[in-house]
Amino acid sequence: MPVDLSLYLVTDSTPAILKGRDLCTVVEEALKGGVTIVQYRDKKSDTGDLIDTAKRLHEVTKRYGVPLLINDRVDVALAIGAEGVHLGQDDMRFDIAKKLLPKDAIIGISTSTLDEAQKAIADGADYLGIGTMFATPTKTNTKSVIGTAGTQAILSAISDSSVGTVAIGGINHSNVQRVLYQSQSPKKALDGVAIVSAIVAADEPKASAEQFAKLINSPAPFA
Ligand code: TZP
Ligand code: MG
Repeated sequence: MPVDLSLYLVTDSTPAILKGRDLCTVVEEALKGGVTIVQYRDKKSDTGDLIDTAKRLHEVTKRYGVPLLINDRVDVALAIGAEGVHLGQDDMRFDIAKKLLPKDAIIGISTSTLDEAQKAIADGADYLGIGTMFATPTKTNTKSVIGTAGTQAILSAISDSSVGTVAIGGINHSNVQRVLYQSQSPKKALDGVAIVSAIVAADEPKASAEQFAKLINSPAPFA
């Protein structure tokens, strides 16, 4: 089943971003606004809380027919029957995750270099999270900021592959069309953008997602 990566929501439960709101409510608003895939990313909660929240999120995403992926934690994904996982370079090895998860599970891999992208493709990743696109306060321990030029270089070098691709890091309403336009190579473009704060921290997550969906689906005002 092809996955729609076009408006990829990554959650964040830190107070500065969630601002005391209920994560499931914020995610549901974002789904109403047109988010196509959700990743539950929570670096702080213990395993019990992760499973409880993931379960509640899954009830919501299922109602919208949108896949839920779990960041870092294959065990949590298995525990709640999530549609897949998103793994970084220091998380569980791809081949082990593949063995543990159901055959049709979605596995995405964070990549910031061509080597990492090529390895993830050779492993059989469903999609690559490419970044960091722009420096962002949401994640300050990022290895490298690669911008649209770095992303374009990766896309160009992997253009023979049908792997999915999403850019992440500092993407907002003002730069999303430029990100999509400037990152594309002649034979391969991004399939989507992954957003944290511009949706989760927005006063109106639904309106923010709607605005992203509109910008993504309208031709870039460049050329
Ligand atoms: N990986 C690279 S940047 C980032 C992650 C998880 C955070 C992106 O957050 P934002 O708020 O969309 O800049
Ligand atoms: Mg990780």
